[in-house]
Amino acid sequence: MSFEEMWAELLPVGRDAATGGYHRFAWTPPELECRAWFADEARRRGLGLEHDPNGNMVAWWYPEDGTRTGAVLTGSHLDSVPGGGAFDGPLGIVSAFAAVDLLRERGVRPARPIGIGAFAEEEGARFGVACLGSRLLAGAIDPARARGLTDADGHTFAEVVHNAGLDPHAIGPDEDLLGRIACYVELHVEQGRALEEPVGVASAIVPHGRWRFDFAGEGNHAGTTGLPDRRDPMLPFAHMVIAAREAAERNGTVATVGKVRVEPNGVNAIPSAVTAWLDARGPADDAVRRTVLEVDEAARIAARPHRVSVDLAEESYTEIVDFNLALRDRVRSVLGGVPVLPTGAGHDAGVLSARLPAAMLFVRNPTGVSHAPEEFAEPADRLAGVEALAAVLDDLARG
Ligand code: HGY
Ligand code: MN
Ligand code: MN
Repeated sequence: MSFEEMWAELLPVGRDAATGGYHRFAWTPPELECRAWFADEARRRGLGLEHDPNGNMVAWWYPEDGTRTGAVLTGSHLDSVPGGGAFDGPLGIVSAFAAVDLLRERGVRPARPIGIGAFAEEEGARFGVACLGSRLLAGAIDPARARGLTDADGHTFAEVVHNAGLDPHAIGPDEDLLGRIACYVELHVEQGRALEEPVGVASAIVPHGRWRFDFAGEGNHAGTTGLPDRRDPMLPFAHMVIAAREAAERNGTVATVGKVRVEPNGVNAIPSAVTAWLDARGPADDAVRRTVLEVDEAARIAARPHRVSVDLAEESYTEIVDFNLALRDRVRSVLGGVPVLPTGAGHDAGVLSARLPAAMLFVRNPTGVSHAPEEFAEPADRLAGVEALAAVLDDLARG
């Protein structure tokens, strides 16, 4: 099964025919179909399929002598953001299977296990915490908090993983699996315009986080309620959106309000409550923290005259990730000195780098667009990514 044949198999799964965007939320039918595809590809190659307690999967190519430790793990994620692109996540997984095929065709016999990982809920699109699967694996989130996370329909993570056949009380760090992995190298589509060559290597992931703003007012009739009698949470919310842009400009960061929930969300009803999420990222922790503080302050000032309350909760935060220098330089030397660049996007590699040496390969995206249907990588660059990943795996999996 060639790269393009695998790609063609996955392409239609969870794709919105009208927009071309993907809706592959963790443990929903399209993502379950992607998981089944992953297991089929592993079986097709005689790879050992491992499930950790958190819904993460690893397809293993073991050495002939049965070695199980010192593994080189690659892979990425299968889930998407709402209306996401085809490449964010799946490119790393399809490229990994294609790289294993290439090494086998060349008669390579790895001295170390090579694993292809598929991490659960990397986008946090269903339960709100990004990289939830790798955070649980790495011990970077309290399993009790994870169990209680809920999706838009009120289903808890515990219920959903239970229905998927997992034990919700077994979620959490898998020290045995982590102990068998020597390093992790994730291939990912580049999500900006910085890469002008087919393949690059990541230097860092900038600090980034997600915050939830809850505005509580008083629901009422849109037609019979005079302006002085209103406690409309939509107004301080509107200020918060503008304040986010202005704070980002002041602090040299980026801030996005991309998701909002209005209760009861009726055309002729003054909302009783508005919940909005802020995504803020930037080159330094203090700039990101200042951005959030300034948005919070602006929201509270705007809420006061409308007798609306404002609650702020940090849902996830990731400090700067500087990838392991030795591994980065080794990967770069294998690839012959490709560009090194930071990213503003979070990744499982960033989470795992707290527990083991991790590196990332980026594949050029000529559109520079991501988390949208226009996300793209040219066929020639996809294959350049496979060649690069194969060379890196071959190098790292030697004795
Ligand atoms: O949101 C991110 O940075 C990543 O795509 N999960
Ligand atoms: Mn993403
Ligand atoms: Mn991704």
